[in-house]
Amino acid sequence: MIFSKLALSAAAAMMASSTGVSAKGSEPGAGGNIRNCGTPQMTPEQVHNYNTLAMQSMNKLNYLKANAQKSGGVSTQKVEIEDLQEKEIKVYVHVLANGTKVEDGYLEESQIHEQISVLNADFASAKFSFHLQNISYSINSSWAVGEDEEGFKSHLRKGEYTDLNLYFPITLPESLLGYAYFPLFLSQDQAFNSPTEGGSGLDMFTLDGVVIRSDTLPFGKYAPFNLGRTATHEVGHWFGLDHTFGSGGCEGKGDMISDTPVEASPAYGCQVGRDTCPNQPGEDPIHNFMDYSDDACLTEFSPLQKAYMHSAYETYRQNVYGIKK
Ligand SMILES: *[C@@H]1O[C@H](CO)[C@@H](O)[C@H](O)[C@H]1NC(C)=O
Ligand SMILES: *[C@@H]1O[C@H](CO)[C@@H](O)[C@H](O)[C@H]1NC(C)=O
Ligand SMILES: *[C@@H]1O[C@H](CO)[C@@H](O)[C@H](O)[C@H]1NC(C)=O
Ligand SMILES: [Ca+2]
Ligand SMILES: [Zn+2]
Repeated sequence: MIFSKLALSAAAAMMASSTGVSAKGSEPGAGGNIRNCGTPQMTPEQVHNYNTLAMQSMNKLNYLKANAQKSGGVSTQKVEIEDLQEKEIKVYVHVLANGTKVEDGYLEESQIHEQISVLNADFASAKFSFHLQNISYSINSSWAVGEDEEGFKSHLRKGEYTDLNLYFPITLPESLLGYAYFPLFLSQDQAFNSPTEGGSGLDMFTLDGVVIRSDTLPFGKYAPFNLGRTATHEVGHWFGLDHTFGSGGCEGKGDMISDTPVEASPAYGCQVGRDTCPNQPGEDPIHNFMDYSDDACLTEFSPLQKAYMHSAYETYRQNVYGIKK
C-alpha cells in the first residue's frame, strides 16, 4: 500500500490485471472501529507461485501424517510441528512520532517489548521467534500519520530480506490498521518500481516490512484491536499468507490453504459458528489470525499455514538472488 502516485504507477505496472490495493470491509465493529488491512492483493503471478508452494507444503504434511499413522503412536499434531525447523527472526522497530511525548506517538520501550512478546506467543506454535535488534525514533509530522512511505522506508529500513522491519506511525491513511508486503523473488521483482515505469526507483527490498498504527499495540487505544494482533496478522502476510476469506467468495481461490475452511467474506467481531459457505466443509475460520475478527477472538494459525510460512520464508527470504543463507 503506497499512498502516492508511485503507488498507482507501480501498481499499474505490476498488477496489470489485478485489482490493486484492497480495502475490504466496512462493517462497523464495536466502538465504531473497524479492522481494515491494506496489504495489496496478490498478483496473478503471486497466486500461481504461492499456490504451488502451498500444494507442496500440503503434500509434505500429508506424507508425514501418513507415515506417523503407519508407525503408530505419534499424534499427527506432533508430527506437523516436529518437522518445522525453528527460525529466529531479527526485528527492527521504527517509531514514527509527532513529538517526544507518549501522546505524540513516542512509544515507551516497554510497550514495544509487549508487542514483541505477543508476536512470540502467537507464532510460538509455528516455531518462529522474534528478536528485537534495535528501536529507532523519528519525529516527523508526515511520517507520524503514515505518509511518505518511500521517505521513511528509504531512511530507516535495516537488515536483510530475512529480517522484519516494523514501522509504528500514530495512524494511517484510509483508516487502515496496517499493511505489509508478501515475499517475492527479489532479483526478478525488484524492478517493478523502476523509474522508467514512473516509480521512484525504490525496490521491493526497501518497501519490504510491516506498517502498523501504534494504537493497535498492546495497551493501545484502538479497542477492540489493541492486543497486538494486528502485528500478528500483518506479519502473517509478510510470511506470505493471504486472508482466510481470500477473494471470490465461496467459489473463489480462497487463501489457497486447504485446512482453513472457505469463507465468503471477512468475519468481524467474534461470530462463533459463522458459516458463510454452508456447502463447503467447516465453519468459517473466525479465530484464524488471517481473518478480520477482534483481537481477543484471533487465536490460531492452521497446521498448513504454519508449514507454508516456513516454506515461503525458505524459498523467498532465505534464498535471495538464488543464494541460500
Ligand atoms: C502533530 O503536531 C502538530 C504540532 O504540534 C499538531 O498541530 C498536529 O495536530 C499533530 N498531529 C498529530 C497527528 O498528532
Ligand atoms: C540503533 O538505532 C539507533 C537509532 O537509529 C542508531 O543510532 C544505532 O546505531 C543503532 N544501533 C545498532 C546496534 O544498530
Ligand atoms: C520528514 O518528512 C518529510 C516529508 O515526507 C521529508 O521530506 C523529510 O525529509 C522528513 N524529515 C526528516 C528529518 O527525515
Ligand atoms: Ca462452511
Ligand atoms: Zn490483512
